[in-house]
Amino acid sequence: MAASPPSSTASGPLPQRLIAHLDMDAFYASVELLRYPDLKGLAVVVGGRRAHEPKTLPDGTRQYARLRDYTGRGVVTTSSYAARDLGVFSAMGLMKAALRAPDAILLPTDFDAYRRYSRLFKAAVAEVAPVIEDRGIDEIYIDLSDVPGIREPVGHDPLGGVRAVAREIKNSVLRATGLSCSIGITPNKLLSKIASELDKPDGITILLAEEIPARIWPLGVRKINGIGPKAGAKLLELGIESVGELAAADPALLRQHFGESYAAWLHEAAHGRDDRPVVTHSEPVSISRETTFERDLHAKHDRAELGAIFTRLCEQLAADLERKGYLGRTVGIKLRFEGFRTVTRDLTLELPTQDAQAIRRAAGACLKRVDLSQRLRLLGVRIGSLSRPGDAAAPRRGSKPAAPSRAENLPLF
Ligand code: DCP
Ligand code: MG
Repeated sequence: MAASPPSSTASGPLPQRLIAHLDMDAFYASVELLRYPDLKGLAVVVGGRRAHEPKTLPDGTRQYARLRDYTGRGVVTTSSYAARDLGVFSAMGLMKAALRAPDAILLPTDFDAYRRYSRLFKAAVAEVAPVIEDRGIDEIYIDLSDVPGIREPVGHDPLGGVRAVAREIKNSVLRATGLSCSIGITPNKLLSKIASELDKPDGITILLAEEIPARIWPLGVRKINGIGPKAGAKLLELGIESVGELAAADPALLRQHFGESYAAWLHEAAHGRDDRPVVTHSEPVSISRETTFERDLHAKHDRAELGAIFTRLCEQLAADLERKGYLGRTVGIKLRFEGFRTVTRDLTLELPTQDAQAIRRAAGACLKRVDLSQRLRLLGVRIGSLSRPGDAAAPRRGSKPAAPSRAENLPLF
């Protein structure tokens, strides 16, 4: 790292690495509020279908769908903070949410808009700090270690430079998108991911290693990214509820219950230690599209309807591939039956493709390998083994060119 002037806090110099985690506030809901500013401050839930599109009346006012009128088995994708105050959160069934917040406004999900805003906010951050790891639609890590000025104190505040850069990033995002975000800045990704949540929405949280006991140890273990519901429940059984209790736990006990490597990681994580770098070029492993049906469908009795949905998913997937500039070789399907049993199948093509018909054919062939006597509640199509058109390996000798995209008799639905 370039030699920087030794700046110091009350208790020592700034850490060598300064890593930020930025997470957009109530992302999908906030994008919708840009379109419908009259909804600001109200309980708003995103997760409806096209039918829930607001209607503009002749006098120019808008009429919104209400949660109380919803029927179906859709789920909340996200909710505004006002809706969260009423106990409505991501992944909750919409009908259950309606019991808690019947007057909440329901809006359809518009992924294209969210993806557009996602690109915009990431580009805005890149103008201030270019070393970015993309972690999904609404969050990124940013390596701020070498951002000019970050280590300069402002007045008596040794963290003045850090605060200034954080504000600059937030302002840049706001100017580009009209949206607010929350940022955590710490010596590593693990702590920053926790820190960005501590002052949501519209927050900046800076946390140094010496503050771990005071600010991280009181938190529940599930705040650590990597401790999921299962590990969390097991730790609870062992009487370990907070990160501090985890830090103090007997390593032998942890090894006994979690195995060598996860136990070692738990110990490190509880002490806020993490040296993973910010990885700037991550390529997606696969791209997928799936849909949950309004009512369970049967392969035979609802063949036409299923066929149309299946084809549309493949077309959307092909469009995703094209937009993102990928070809894929392994086509997979995911089926969920009544009772939540999930089945997947996949098939690897001779050559990578981006073509909806070729994906549809391969997905159809996968489908033939599944017993379809039970009703379906979800259907998904996925493509993996991704490559860029330019860097695709030369076709193997004797292999055929990619199948022409011609409609043909498709198997099953
Ligand atoms: N999302 C989803 N399904 C979930 C959780 C989230 O589709 N189970 C979507 C909707 C969110 C977006 O991902 O808007 C980002 O997820 P976050 O967990 O960051 O949630 P929010 O941005 O909505 O809220 P917060 O302000 O808590 O970050
Ligand atoms: Mg978010």
